[in-house]
Amino acid sequence: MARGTFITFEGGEGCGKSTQVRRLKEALEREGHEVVLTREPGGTWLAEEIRRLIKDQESDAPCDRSELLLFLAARAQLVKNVIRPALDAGKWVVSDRFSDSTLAYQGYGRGLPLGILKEMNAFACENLKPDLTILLDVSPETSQARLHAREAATHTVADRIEQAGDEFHARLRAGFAELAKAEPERIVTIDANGGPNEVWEDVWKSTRRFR
Ligand code: T5A
Repeated sequence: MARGTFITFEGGEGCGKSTQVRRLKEALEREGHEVVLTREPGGTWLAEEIRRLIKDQESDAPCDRSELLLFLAARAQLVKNVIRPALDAGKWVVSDRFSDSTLAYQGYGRGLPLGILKEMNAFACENLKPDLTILLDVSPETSQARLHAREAATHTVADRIEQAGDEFHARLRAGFAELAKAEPERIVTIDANGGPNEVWEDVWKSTRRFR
């Protein structure tokens, strides 16, 4: 059986990934594909527990290195238990974030060394790479406006990483752009400042070569 297709979505805070991930799953299923949706960190019992620990606002914040190791532990479990088996069964896997988030957030954002992060990423996911990565790029203004609107609508507050500050978010946006420049075949950058329908048109087009 042919291996399935692995698509990941990346971007900064409030770029609209989760919205587009859901649309992509529905559209692929309408075309008759079997699709497994995953998110990072999460997607297995262990990884969801790690997500809870990372997002916890009450207790001690993890230091940069433990934050990195927690994300990688979650990823290793997700790849082994969910992503690999689905791809081996010929299914599509669409993931809301994957290893590029570690390079952008922990590397460009927190300042941990990129070379080591790349090796650790490869180790954690047994060298698995996405076939296509859709990078949704938004301006800081769009990101802030969407996060504030969501907070007001859901009565929630920004989490620890969302609150990391303008400079952190500028570094991570520039980091994502660097990653896309280095791998233009795999990483497609989409201007995601427009409305959901406008962004969706570009997302759907970018998957054409795999359908
Ligand atoms: N992280 C993750 C690391 O630091 N390292 C890693 O290795 C990994 C894997 C995960 C956090 O962990 C970090 C990154 C993150 O900070 P999370 O809660 O999963 O935490 O956060 P995000 O991945 O950032 O996901 P969000 O759900 O917060 O944001 P999305 O997916 O970008 O956006 P979405 O679709 O939920 O939309 C946000 C809001 O905007 C609206 C939506 O309705 C929603 O209210 N919206 C739009 N509005 C206007 N126009 C559009 N085009 C819109 N699209 C969405």
